[in-house]
Amino acid sequence: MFENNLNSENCFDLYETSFVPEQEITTGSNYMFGNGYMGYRGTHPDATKENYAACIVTDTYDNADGKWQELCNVPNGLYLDIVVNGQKVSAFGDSLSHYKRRIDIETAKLTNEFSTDDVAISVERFASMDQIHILSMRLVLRAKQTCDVVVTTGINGDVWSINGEHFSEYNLSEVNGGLLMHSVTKELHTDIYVAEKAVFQCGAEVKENIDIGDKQVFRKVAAKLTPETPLVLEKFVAIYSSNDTDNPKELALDNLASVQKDGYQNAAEKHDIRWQALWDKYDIKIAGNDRDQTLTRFNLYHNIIHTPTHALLPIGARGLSCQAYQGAAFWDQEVFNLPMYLYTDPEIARNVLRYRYETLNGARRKARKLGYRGAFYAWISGKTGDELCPDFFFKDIVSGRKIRNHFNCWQIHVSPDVAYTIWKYYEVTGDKEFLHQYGAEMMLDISLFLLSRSFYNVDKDRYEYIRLLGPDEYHENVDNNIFTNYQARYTLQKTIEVYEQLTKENPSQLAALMNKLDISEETVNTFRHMIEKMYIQPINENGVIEQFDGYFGLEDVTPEELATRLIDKAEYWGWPNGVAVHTQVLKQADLVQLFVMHDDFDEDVVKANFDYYEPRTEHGSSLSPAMHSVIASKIGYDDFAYRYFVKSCTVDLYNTNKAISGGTFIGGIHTASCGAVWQMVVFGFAGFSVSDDTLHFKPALPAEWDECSFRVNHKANIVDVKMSRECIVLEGHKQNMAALRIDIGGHGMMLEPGQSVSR
Ligand code: IFM
Repeated sequence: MFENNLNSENCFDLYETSFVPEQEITTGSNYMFGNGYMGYRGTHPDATKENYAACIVTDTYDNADGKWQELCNVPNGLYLDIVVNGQKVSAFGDSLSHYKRRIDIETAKLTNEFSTDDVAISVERFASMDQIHILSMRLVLRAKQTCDVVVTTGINGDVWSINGEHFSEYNLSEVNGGLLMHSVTKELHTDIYVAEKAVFQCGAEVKENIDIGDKQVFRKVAAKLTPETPLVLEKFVAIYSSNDTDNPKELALDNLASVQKDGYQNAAEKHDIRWQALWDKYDIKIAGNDRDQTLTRFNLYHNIIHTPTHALLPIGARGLSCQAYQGAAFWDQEVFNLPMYLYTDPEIARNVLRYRYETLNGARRKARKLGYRGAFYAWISGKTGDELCPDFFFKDIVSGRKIRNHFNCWQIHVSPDVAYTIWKYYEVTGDKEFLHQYGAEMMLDISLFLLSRSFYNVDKDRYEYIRLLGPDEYHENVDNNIFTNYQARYTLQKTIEVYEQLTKENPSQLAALMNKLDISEETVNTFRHMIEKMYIQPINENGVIEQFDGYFGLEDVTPEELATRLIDKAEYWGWPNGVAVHTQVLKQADLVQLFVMHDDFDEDVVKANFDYYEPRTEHGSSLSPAMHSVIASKIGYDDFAYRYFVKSCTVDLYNTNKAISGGTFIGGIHTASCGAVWQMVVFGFAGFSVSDDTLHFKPALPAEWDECSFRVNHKANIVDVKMSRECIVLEGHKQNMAALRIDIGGHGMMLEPGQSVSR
């Protein structure tokens, strides 16, 4: 059914029946499980750091080698090693009689099965969605004939880390029959506790002993197994850090004792119930194409497991799949990960936007450092919101010299992207409490930054943004990138709306805010002036908008032609001397991105620009194909829309993106493209948008599908949507509080609670 060694039993799972060592990094990410608190890579049970085994935990940022902060890969509490008749039996073994690795996407459980002539082994692992600090594992080991078995399991502190060893000490102990490892991070001295408890059941006599090493604490269990006496190991691991609580050790031990008491079966059932509730909200069902159903769910699954919901923390560009991109948020978070939540489960979006509020001071520090007022959100934003992106991110791999990229100081669109999403959140929820308490402050301070960073061109009587980087990262140091200018103007417009709302509804709060941010009436008037005079690039006689000043004058070549000019495949194509810099080749959707976010361009303009920019786009970023799919759907380019849908959905599964660029490891799960699957189906194929409290649909179902259904939420009213090529049916939930205004392809109607409408 799939390429690349992938199969599915029920469109809610993925499995492989042979192991491809060359794909170890990617498959470890693809098969991973997690719960938003931690991500456990889907490597084999006996994987070590050489196999990129990792359990990445939120809020463990630390700088190990002076280079940059990243999340820690904590000691591996699920390590397992099996020896049968003196020989190691490994899931990596090349003489296995049976091998299967399967991630059950529906319940986020990973199963590894592997057999030899002597034994059949099955290992199930999951990160509880019910108790987010808990990892669980169940091993069933059956002997095919009598054999001596030694099972070693425990906590392995010798872990994979991209930028150096994070722990300065390891304290290992045995507590109440369980194992405990306390490690302390080097930079911020964060305490991390990993506690483990295992229970063995076996008809045969079992000998157990504990082995404490330097960075490892293991229990070894030996037994003589017969076919009648399988060995079953059930274990739990609790993980807490001192950033989670003041008493991580006590909580780890208590939490462990309570799940242990409840037992594995109950823990698994409670976890499954949580997942069922998540799928009720987020699932997209596709009839008529099993592959696309599985691809879609795979991407939704990853958007879910990498989203922290337990605290005010970012969604990482590589989520919890590894340490690449430092476990930190980019604009990806607002523009790619959040739309799915905004329209299905806005509380989650609120939580993530609260994270932006909590990190406002980091954004202010960044602005000050660069000489601006207001809030300039980081290109790479971790716990505090301070810029984590170093000045030198890539290197010129031909000369070996470091490249000064300006992602950290010129990519100013991140700030208006945050403001844009705050406003979208308000539009779909009507949550004024959030807007006034948090949104207003962020928007005013972002607008202040936009003012302070702008350049008023006296000769031309217009505001401009010069020396910047738009979404297309191959062109740095450009002036007036349309995406940036447009987003800036939108932000200023919405800031004025909030300001006027507060003037009427809560003048004292507004006064306090203006005072706190040191914004005067005059400054607000300047915001108004900027809205009026912001330079927005014109549409030329061919209907095309120039991406930035001077873009049309650059050499016009195709990405394919450009690829032939590379000296080394892993070269960075962008600034300062990459092959794309002096050409019109784009890294990723830029104007096309703008069209996804703003519905106010005529269809012919959107078409003309898609026609112009699409062939010039290299898709060097995994963010790009999905945006092309959405816009292609909207302009009736169905083949393009579908082709880009598949391309975006398989970025990780078919391993199509660069794992190393300019010498930097950027592998792992591309959470933005995972989140974007929702946009491709709902914004693209279903043509869904919301304006003035009206839910619009303009369906364009791919010819490859029979039916598609999903759920959207507008101001706490839930609508189930089902579309085929012939018709679309919308069903309002009985509990809805109001009738909803609907527009299907230009035909208006009302959807009453408990009723359905169709067309
Ligand atoms: O934010 C993106 C950027 O747009 C392209 N390079 C990778 C970043 C993280 O996904």
